[in-house]
Amino acid sequence: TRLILATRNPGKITELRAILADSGLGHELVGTDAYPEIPDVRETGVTFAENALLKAHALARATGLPAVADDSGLCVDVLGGAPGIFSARWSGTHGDDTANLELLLAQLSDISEEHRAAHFACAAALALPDGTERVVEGRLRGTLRHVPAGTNGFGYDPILQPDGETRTCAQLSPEEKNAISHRGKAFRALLPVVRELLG
Ligand code: ITT
Ligand code: NA
Repeated sequence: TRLILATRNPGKITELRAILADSGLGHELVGTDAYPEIPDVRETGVTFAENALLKAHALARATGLPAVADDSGLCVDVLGGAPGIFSARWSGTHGDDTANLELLLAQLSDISEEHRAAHFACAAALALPDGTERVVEGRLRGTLRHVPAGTNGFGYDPILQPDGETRTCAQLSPEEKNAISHRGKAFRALLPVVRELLG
């Protein structure tokens, strides 16, 4: 049977397929794009967990199939946690990774090394058509570079250097990023729950 990945973000889909590939789940993983007739859910939550649950429930309800969703973003200490849940549309254009990253860099241009701490956060949610829900979170802490580096990954990866790393997330291989990332942690924590509820 199918397990819906309730996302239209191609970077997330690639990572989720890799993270869930070794899970031993017998489910076929399909993205939201397999259901073009289902409208996008409005992300009205005020936390990553609320938005992840909104996305998962919307897809599970509409398809009658179990759905997992990811809501994630970059939280910058000196900005009080912004862009946070607004990370995908920080520049005003949803999903314009380059514009979002450049605006953030401009906002941080006067901020020195020791005040550039930030973390990626990911809420991973599972929803079943009967309304059953679970949600877990993962984080990746690091420091924001002044100049982007690397071409792997997506979003803010070229400016986040994980603690203990000399490279940005965009300079890590996909395997290296998934091993330490907010998304890797969250979905690996969700897996036992998925196995328990889906069998
Ligand atoms: P869906 O709602 O369809 O899943 P989205 O891109 O709108 O796609 P979010 O609302 O969760 O998803 O926004 C996530 C944004 O946070 C994403 O667009 C990136 O800008 C940023 N982000 C999340 N995870 C990231 C990662 O691993 N590396 C870099 N940036 C990331
Ligand atoms: Na969001």
